[in-house]
Amino acid sequence: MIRRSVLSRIGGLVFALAIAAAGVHLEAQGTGTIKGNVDVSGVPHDGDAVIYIVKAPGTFAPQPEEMDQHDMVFRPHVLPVLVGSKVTFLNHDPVPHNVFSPSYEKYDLGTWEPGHIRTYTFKTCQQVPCAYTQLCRLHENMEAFIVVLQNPYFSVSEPSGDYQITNVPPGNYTLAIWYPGKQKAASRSITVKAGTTLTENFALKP
Ligand SMILES: [Cu+2]
Repeated sequence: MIRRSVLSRIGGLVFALAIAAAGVHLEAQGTGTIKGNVDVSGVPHDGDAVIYIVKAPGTFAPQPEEMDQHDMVFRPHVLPVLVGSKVTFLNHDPVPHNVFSPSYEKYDLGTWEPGHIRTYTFKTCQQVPCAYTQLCRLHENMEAFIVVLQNPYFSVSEPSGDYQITNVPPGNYTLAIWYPGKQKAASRSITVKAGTTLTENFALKP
């Protein structure tokens, strides 16, 4: 009898969890998805394009982000962040690295040994996108980009060119694209509806 009661409670718990999961799912149904493909002319892959909503209503909490230096390259090559976010710069190589940026207010985080970190907070972006070039004084081939944006509705294209932005609140927006090379594409007006997926493809040309 006691065992049966415990089983019944476990059953109730599983049921409650199922309801909770369904609740989360219903919440996500109040939003829309933007997806598509980016084609960049003249390059071997279509990755590293940042597709983003220029401005969304409300304020958004900055998120901590990381940029690593490993195998003598910055990882990721392109890192979009929300304005106000603190980026931690890591070093997983057996040699020292440096980080500096000649963009906007400019900064130089110095040179540091493997296993140590430096941080920088991107507070000052007035007009998105603010693209900060990241360079290393010790290795002139190293280059990366931190792209400061107003809201979290952004995505970086995969090498295939595919991208997806999920959980976008319904509304009318400007969808734009930033790329580290000279190739560009015009921004466009979009309408996101709850429970639907919008397909927006971009062809980037010099
Ligand atoms: Cu370096």
